[in-house]
Amino acid sequence: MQGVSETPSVSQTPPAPRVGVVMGSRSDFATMEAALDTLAQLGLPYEVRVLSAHRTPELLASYAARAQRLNFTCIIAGAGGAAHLPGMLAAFTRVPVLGVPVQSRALSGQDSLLSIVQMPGGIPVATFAIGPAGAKNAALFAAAMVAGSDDGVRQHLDAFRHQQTQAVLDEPFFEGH
Ligand code: RP5
Repeated sequence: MQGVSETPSVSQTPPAPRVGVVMGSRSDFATMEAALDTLAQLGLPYEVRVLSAHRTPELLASYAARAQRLNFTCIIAGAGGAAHLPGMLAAFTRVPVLGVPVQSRALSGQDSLLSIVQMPGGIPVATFAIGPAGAKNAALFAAAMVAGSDDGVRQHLDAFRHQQTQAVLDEPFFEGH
């Protein structure tokens, strides 16, 4: 139509995921949300799945193969209790697995931590802190893995660090008496 600028119909395909975020149960979401928020902040596209080593073992195996086929940078895997999800994923793929121990009700996540960190030599899983801090750091670690070859992610990561440094520097001093 003349005189009316039409909005171009450009189909916006979302960027392909580069990080897989998986968790053993929906109940892990409150913990793993910290990873999702951080990945979004750092401009690192991700996908999210609930997968269980004991409830959906076949799906776990096919997901691990898919992550390798799609050349994911890493898989961030959170699980609680007898947390074999990260180790089993690592067994099925050479994509680096970053394990996040979810705080369990029974043992406050000590069980999750030891299950994930104590991999026998041969199949590594990088293990982070228990709970949301671990999920957040796993996302930051994923960003650091690609920052050397991705200027956009590097800038986001540098900005994140600068902001948290500045937040401390901006704290007022409280003088004692
Ligand atoms: C693990 O068992 C999950 O990762 C979760 O942390 C824990 C409890 O799962 P739900 O009973 O809440 O589904 O497999």
